[in-house]
Amino acid sequence: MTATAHVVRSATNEIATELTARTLLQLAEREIGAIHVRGYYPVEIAEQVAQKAINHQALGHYHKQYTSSVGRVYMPHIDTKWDAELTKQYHDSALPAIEDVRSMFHPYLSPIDRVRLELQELWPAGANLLRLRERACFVGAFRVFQPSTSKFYPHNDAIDQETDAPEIAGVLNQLVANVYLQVPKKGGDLHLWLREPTPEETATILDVEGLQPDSVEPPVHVIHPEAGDLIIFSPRMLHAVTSGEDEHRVGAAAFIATKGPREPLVYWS
Ligand SMILES: O=C(O)CCC(=O)C(=O)O
Ligand SMILES: [Fe+2]
Repeated sequence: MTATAHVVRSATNEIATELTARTLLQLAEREIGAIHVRGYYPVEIAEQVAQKAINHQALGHYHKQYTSSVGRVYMPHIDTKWDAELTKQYHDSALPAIEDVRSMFHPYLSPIDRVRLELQELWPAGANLLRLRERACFVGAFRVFQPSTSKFYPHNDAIDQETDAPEIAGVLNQLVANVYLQVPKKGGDLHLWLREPTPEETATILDVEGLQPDSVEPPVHVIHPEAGDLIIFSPRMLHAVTSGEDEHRVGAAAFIATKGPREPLVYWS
């Protein structure tokens, strides 16, 4: 495989197995490919909340052609579509949505709240909820993949393609934390390419939010997460989720932006 000059690659393919200050800094610098902590969250609680997510009244779906097969609970920032009214709706519902997600795990700590606390404790300058134009963002969206039909085509995610709010100036990298609540036995794999898309691929992704799998080389990593696992990677690089066979795949997700070790991390969904 030949890497062209503009394709920014992860330096090594290594997957760290612990979430520490060091592995977070290495991931932010692309010195490692991902952090995969097995058994991060108790499976019994995870599976109960997965059912609540599947049946949630706020379950909707992503709006772009290649992502509309995937459900999500509460509006993610990508669905604000540069529209003032949708952006207002997103921020108006952000804090009530965070509270509702938290209440779904009651009396236990939610996995995204645990991730938030650990980022705050581990990152040299701490971590905060992202505010855009001084308004709090939502964090902790559930992604709900239906058996057989839902998948994410190879794509990337970058907050600067969704907003020009002053708070995102200086973002150097974006990470995403997924805690898996329920995973089908077969399929539902996470594919990581550890490279950014080319400009042509970026144009396609912005249009339909995904590439045809046969138009890209095989991924560097194929990971089958287990319920309860935490995986953090850089979604600015190409990634995909394959369809699962037997049951719903449910994950809780938070994007994380880094502005270097001297600035706090910020997170949102
Ligand atoms: O559900 C996953 O494994 C990853 C989904 C994804 O595309 C993301 O978190 O950006
Ligand atoms: Fe993604």
